[in-house]
Amino acid sequence: MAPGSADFVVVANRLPVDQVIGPGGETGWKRSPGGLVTALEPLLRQQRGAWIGWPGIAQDDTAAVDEPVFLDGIEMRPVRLDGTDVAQYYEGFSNATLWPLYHDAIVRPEYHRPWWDRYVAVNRRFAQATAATAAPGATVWVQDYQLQLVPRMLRELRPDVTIGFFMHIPFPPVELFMQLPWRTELIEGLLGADLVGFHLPGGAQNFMILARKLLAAEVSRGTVGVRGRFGTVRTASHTVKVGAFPISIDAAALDQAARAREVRRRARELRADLGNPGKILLGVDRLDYTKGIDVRLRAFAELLAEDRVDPADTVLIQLATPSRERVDSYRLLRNDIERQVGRINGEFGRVAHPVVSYLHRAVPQHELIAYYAAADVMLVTALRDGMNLVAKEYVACRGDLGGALVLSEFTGAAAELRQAYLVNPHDLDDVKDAMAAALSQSPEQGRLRMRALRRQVLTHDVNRWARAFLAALGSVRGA
Ligand code: GDG
Repeated sequence: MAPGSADFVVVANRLPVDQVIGPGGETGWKRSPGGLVTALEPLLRQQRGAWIGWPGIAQDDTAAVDEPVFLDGIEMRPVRLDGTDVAQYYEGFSNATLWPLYHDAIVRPEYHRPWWDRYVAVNRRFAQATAATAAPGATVWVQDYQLQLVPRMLRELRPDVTIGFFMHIPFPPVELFMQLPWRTELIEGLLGADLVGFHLPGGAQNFMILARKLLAAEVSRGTVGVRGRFGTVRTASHTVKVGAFPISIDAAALDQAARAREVRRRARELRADLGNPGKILLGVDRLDYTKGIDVRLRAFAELLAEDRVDPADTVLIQLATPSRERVDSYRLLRNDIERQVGRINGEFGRVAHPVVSYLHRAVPQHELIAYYAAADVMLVTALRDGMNLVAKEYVACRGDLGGALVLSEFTGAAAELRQAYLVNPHDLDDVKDAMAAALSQSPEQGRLRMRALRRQVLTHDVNRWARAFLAALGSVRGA
């Protein structure tokens, strides 16, 4: 296959831009900012970079190749998906098989052969687009669970390129992973990379155990550490480096943004709109069953019922971003959460003063920052989460050293944010006690905790994450 001209290629399910079709059929592009783009944009611009991904709309003719679009000096190469691809590769295999399986099977993973076939076909399309974009000897960085077969497919097409893979979600223990009918193929797919990265050492260990068990691969002994302690898996063709790289956020930018006068004004306004309650609790999540939104609502309802929280002086704001709305389990979840919110407000709210203020929509980022600034207690009660960036964003926005973070032990973030009020989300009494403690902490206690949390978040930002991964990837070349 003829190589392309990009020296650094990022491959992700989604492009960092959305394709929008105008009323006259004309194509336009809308930026969809995220942490990953922010971190990688400078690198992509410096080194003739390209980003390969789905532009977010279903299109019929998947054989057609779109002209690459150049946005701010970065080549955007769309991979087309049709309606069946979206239903089977994306909503099906990625989000109703892999997502629940990798998150402790909170919801029962579904195994359907046509979904798998489509996952293979779409991964091949991504690998081919990458092979046609990467310059000789380029560095390619593949992202996340939707594209686990791409490393191997790409290595077969282009043995000259260096391939990194990063998994943004947890990597499950052997006992769970072994359910997958296509378990061997997925491990082989990942082992096409030169470096495979996870948020936590535990994920890296799970992966290495599976490589040994399923492929009889020779695997290094000892533990994988966060600071430069890598594991290795030897395959017939090459040695794969395995490591832990906890992702983060653009902490300095958020810190700065949260200090703006306009944000502080908006935070005061939000509080006033809620009737100036003494305490505001906040949850910010995609509406996903992994996030434990139901857990915090149940804990809140019990605290209200037991008179440990005053409904006249407390409001819980839940921002729930719509997500995967065509997947059945997500539809059911939405009904459950909304029923719970209705019941709590029916029981404890007053007319025009709900105790739970719930939005099912995305808010603009400057508005989100104002919510973080206004919240006395941030609730992150995920049942399982690869990292959870919301926890880190909240901390970055609290330069005033106010606020408290209640954080599930089952998030990747808990490994770093040790001074949060850590909770086991399966233990409702534990969650309630942590919420009550966070609500009643003294300002001095709060400052001590927040200062320690901020030290960690501000010194471990997303740039550091990207540099660490790419440095490790650079060092395998020619090794
Ligand atoms: C996956 C893994 C891992 C949310 N609502 C709004 C909004 N958001 C933004 C948050 C945050 C992002 O979405 C969510 O990131 P999380 O990390 O919390 O969760 P996932 O989407 O599940 O991400 C996760 C991550 O990948 C990175 O590797 O940490 O474990 O599951 O940035 O701020 N942003 C705006 N309006 C909203 O209403 N503007």
